Amino acid sequence: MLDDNEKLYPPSDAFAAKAHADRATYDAMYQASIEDPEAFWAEHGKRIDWIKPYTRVKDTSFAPGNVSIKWYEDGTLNVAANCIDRHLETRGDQTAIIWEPDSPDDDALHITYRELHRNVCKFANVLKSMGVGKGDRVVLYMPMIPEAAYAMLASARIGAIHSIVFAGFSADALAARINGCDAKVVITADGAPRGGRITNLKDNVNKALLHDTDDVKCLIVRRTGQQIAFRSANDFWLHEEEEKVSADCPPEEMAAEDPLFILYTSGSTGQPKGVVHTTGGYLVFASMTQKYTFDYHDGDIFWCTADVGWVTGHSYIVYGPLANGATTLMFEGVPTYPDAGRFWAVCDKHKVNQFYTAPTAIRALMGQGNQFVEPYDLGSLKVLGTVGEPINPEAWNWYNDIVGKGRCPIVDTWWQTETGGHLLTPLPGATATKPGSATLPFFGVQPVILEPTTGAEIHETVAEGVLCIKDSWPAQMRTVWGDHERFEKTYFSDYKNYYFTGDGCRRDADGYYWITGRVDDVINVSGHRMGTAEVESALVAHPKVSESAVVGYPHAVKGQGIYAYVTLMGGEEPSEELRKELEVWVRGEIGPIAKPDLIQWAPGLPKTRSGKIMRRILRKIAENDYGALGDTSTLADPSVVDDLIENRMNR
Ligand code: 6R9
Repeated sequence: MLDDNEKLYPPSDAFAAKAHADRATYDAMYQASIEDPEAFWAEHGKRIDWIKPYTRVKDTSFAPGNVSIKWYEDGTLNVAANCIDRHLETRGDQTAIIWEPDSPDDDALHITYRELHRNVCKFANVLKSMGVGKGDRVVLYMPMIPEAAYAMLASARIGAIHSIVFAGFSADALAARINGCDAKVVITADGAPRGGRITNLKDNVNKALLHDTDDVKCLIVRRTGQQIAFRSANDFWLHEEEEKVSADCPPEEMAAEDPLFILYTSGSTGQPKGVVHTTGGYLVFASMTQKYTFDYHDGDIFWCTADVGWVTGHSYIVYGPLANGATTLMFEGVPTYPDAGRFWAVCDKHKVNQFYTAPTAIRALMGQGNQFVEPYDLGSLKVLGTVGEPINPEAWNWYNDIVGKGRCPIVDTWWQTETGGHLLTPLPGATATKPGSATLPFFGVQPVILEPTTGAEIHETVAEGVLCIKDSWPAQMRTVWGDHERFEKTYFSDYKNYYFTGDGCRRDADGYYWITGRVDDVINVSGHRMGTAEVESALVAHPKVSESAVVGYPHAVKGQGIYAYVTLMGGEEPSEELRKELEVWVRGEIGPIAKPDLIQWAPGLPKTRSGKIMRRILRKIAENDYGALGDTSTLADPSVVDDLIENRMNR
């Protein structure tokens, strides 16, 4: 194994000199943030505008049975006012959002802060006219169009709680999330163009709402102009409703701990959970990380390629950048349409300064060859970022050399839906990077590595184990929607008095953190989190399937692929048609991102005598590493393993 220290990429002196934080500043601020979190966050809480200033800063407990997280509790504010209104005087005519459509032949939009204000106020008044008020839930099922940002900010403006469902999820998954938070209104579009193809979003909403007995209303943005099926009196066109409302909508005064949004994410067991983020601490942390991690300066053009359906889109397309008065780019399309040069074409066209994407996209584009990068002028780029999964050094080096031309610091940001913003990340003017390491903690973050079985904290610098966080940070999730017990159980029960991330981690001699991947039954497919249990329950819902076990396996582009072992009902015969049928079935149950890459017919699954599926073994076989199966003596029927090895799909 390479010595980690051999591959240090320090920031240049010139970059460090102009950065918000050089190494000395980072060290001093980090130290201050850990020694006196109250004082540190009291000071940095002022980066956003408060209606009523807070007097209390931090009131948090990870204690078993009493997990409670509150920041800036007695302060009041409005997130939309922070993201829009407060900029009007100084930068009303500055572009807030650059929108780049799916097709490069269509015109991009430049929406100023003043226009954003008007659009969001109108949108907010439409929501009000549909009966939405403070605390009500609104589900968004949207393409990547400016109206998605308007809808988020309009909800925030009137104190409603939004829950965005990724537009790639199926009608069933959408229905579960609409019901899960008891939404009053679903906001969608007629269709979503992506990569030259159109998804009929409204059709999916109609299917999802068939499951519903009450009157969930639907607000529709006209994007494609295609024919759509209206449902009686509960469907409304945004453009028609906007004609009936004023452009004046005063922001609602919200308590710091009022929920801002719910975002469903996969866990290791059962149904996805509704991660709840609140108003004050979230905005402080999202905006502060956007500024420091990307070294964002006034006038820079910032592009995060995520979808607003994921937390990365929430914090780094909308809330973080707009709270900072930034120009944020929103891209409707995909990296490979019309060809694998699209990202670089857009960087060149809009003179992007900070570019933030996922390793899976980098790997896919790397595989297409440098000729897709070379035609474009990428001289505007200053900082490159990655998120979502570990980045392999080969992809890191390609990103660094071919995209960044060796000039741009790379920030490998480790964080989660639950953390609201970056927890481990280099700061581009401060941290010497190492390909594949998320390096060091952000201000106020205290990572620890625990011995997985005993839960003892490993104090030596060099350590390997599970990653936990010792104390709260302002954007920490507050609860699972409607199920605080599940919140405590998932994150605070395996290791008492710590927040458990679910990730394995190694710390090297320089104190740098290296994420080694999930230690639970969550897999990471193209940077998307998926519970293996969700895919399993989709499979067993098929009438011909009796049992299934799903594991991840290494995939060159996706990071991990989905490997499903399927046992059929008695009398059913495996066939290629059935394989296809199951693939289509899972797409329908969850969405295209959950489609198994490999399905192996399993006459039996390896189980302990108590009936527990031994996933360790299934993982090894899926990895084609069946020589290292370890102890199989506790299996009820060891012979099933031989069959699985013989018929393995990944060789
Ligand atoms: C923001 C986001 C969270 C999980 C997380 C970890 C993996 C994210 C990473 C990374 C290695 C990075 N992950 N960033 N692993 N290096 N820089 O992705 O949120 O969808 O909730 O996923 O993704 O396993 O636990 P989310």
